Amino acid sequence: MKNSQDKKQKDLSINISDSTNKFLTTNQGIRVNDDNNTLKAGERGPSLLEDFILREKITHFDHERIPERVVHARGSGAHGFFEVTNPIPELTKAGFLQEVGLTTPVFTRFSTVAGSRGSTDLARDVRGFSVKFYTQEGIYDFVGNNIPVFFIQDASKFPDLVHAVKPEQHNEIPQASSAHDTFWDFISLMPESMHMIMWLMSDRAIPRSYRMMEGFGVHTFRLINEAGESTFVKFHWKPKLGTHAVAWDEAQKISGKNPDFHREDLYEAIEMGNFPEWELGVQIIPAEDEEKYEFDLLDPTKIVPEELVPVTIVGRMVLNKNPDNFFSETEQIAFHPGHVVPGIDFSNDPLLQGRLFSYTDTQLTRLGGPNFHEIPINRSIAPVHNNQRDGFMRQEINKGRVNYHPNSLGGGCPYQAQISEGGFTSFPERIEAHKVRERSKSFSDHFGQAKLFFNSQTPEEKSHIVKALRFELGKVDTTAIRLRMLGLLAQVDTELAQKVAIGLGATVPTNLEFPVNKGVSPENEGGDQEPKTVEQSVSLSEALSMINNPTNSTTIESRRVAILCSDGVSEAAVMNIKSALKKEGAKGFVIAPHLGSVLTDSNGALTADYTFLTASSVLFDAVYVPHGLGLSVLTENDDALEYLNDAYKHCKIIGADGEASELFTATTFASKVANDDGGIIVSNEVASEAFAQAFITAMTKHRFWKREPNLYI
Ligand code: HDD
Repeated sequence: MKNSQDKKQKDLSINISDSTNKFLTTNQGIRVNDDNNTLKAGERGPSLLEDFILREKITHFDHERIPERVVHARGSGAHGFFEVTNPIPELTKAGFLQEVGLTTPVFTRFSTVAGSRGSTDLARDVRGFSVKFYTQEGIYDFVGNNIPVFFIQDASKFPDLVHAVKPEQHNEIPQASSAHDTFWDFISLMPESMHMIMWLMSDRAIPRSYRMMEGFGVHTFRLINEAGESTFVKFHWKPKLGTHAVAWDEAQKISGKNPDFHREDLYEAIEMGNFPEWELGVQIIPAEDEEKYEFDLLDPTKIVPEELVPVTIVGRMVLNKNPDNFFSETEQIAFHPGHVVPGIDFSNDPLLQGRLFSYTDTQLTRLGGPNFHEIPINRSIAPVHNNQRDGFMRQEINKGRVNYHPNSLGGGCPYQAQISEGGFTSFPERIEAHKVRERSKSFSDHFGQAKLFFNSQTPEEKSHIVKALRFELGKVDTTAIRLRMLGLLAQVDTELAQKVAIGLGATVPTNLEFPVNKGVSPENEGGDQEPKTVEQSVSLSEALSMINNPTNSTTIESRRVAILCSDGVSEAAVMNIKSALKKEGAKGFVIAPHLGSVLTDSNGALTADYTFLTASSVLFDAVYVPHGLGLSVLTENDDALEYLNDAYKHCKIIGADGEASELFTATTFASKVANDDGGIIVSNEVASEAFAQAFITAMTKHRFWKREPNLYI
């Protein structure tokens, strides 16, 4: 197979419009002579209905909005390519996974789930991770999340989950937040959500960047090889930049300072040539191992621990081009887990099975009809021929008389493909069963893997989970809901429940009932469907911790450093750190009292990138105070001082050289500088290489969480 990396861009190019040096026209191509005044009966008279230019312009504007996605409304995307590094033809016949070096164009969209289109990027939420592969055999959509499990086991609960987490129906409050009564009411009655809740309350739900998140297919899928044999598979995306988070207080402040933080981060990284990259990995589970584990492979609230089945890397994805138009591309792209190519198939996971219905259905409302596959961003680069016809906004002009199959008048065309010609066939799994509305008993362990996740966290990460739960449940008004949640948390870890209870001023209840499970399976009331904890064969998995994650990267590529400057600042010091950062692919920004020039100690001038007011510490990874920054700048300017105080609070790297470290006396952490565990770098020497190196080494650690009061030591 040939590389098709550029094929999608060529395909899109026929729809790209560039107005440079062109006349302004109506949609009918009539050149417009005056775009500023309506046609009137006299210059002070009423407008005339005849004004087709005005009517067309206003009518189009009136219809510019389409319904936002019912979930995952807020998102950002980019073009790129997927390249095979380790082909797996023995496992799958999917063409795009066959040869080393084979590339396939992709468009990837990241999203939050609960918020509206205009909501903040930094909400505590799951992040969507969707990749459209424009393969030569048709579209393959990977529609996953940055968390490998889900809240619920059955698709029929999805509308309930989403109603509960979205703003409450009576007052449409709160926006993009799960910290409210209806969400926790639902969760407290759904013990199956406890594993997911552990992830959602962890720092995974507040990523530093879309570029620093893992992606997971969540469900078990099937791979099918040329011989028709099937293996089970779990998909993983591993980010080259490592998996990193911000602090919760920081996330909330970013939401105010720059709600587009993740969108801008992705856009700018690509514009600057720092192309984000992920490796695609697979966990392969042979068909005969389907029932080997203490969890059910079909249960989407379970992972397959990497200690049981390692992740094998098969390829890499690079995002290297921003969309030309957000609406046309990022907004109109339509993903569907049911878009698969020969070689990939579904499992019977009841959540996946429901999804297979939902995604086309939702596009009918969102994109207005059944021809959404013709929108340029959704168009396959593999030829499309069938007998589907008509519908709103049909683009294709189908020739000939024949629009049915079988036919003789059209010579039988388009004809069906044999399997050997790439025709898709479903895996012929043998099923012999009664038609029942039941949950499998193998799905009843709701706490075993929640425990595994919690126990795999470092003390700092556990502490963050406790604080997140204190925050979320602290925003719940109904006492009974808080108590039910404490009861459920106690099933995961008693100490966790007790520590959360302290924050709520409550006591952990002991008499826990699980009403919803009785409702779900009436025949099993009180019986073997009761939620339980199953002993896990793996008791600790480092892959579940962000801090201990064995694949974590120490690069500081594309990280941002705030350099606090004022007139008289040492030019040598600023240039020293800037060039050291540049060598590592990171960037230093001059932050000053005003825009324009900052005069340096050597009579030079630095151009301010931002002022103390227009940016903020929370928008950077580290703060550097060069020699020559006047103390008065900090004492007289709260915004400037906040850079240091917030950087300390959010466990970031702080550096100062020459006399600059004296400025710490003005900060809230003055008394703690001497005891810091490596995140505060000071040097008496100005502009020293050793200082710059130490600063960069500290940045590779991302954050110094040990600075925070820790509830687990
Ligand atoms: Fe979903 C969008 C991921 C369960 C119904 N989902 C959507 C998107 C992602 C996911 C990433 C955004 C796609 C984009 O960028 O356009 N959804 C998941 C994952 C799930 C999941 C990982 C569980 C493992 N979803 C799920 C269920 C249902 C849906 C159980 C319904 C039964 N999801 C939808 C939807 C959306 C959607 C309503 C809204 C917009 C869209 O599809 O195109 O159909």
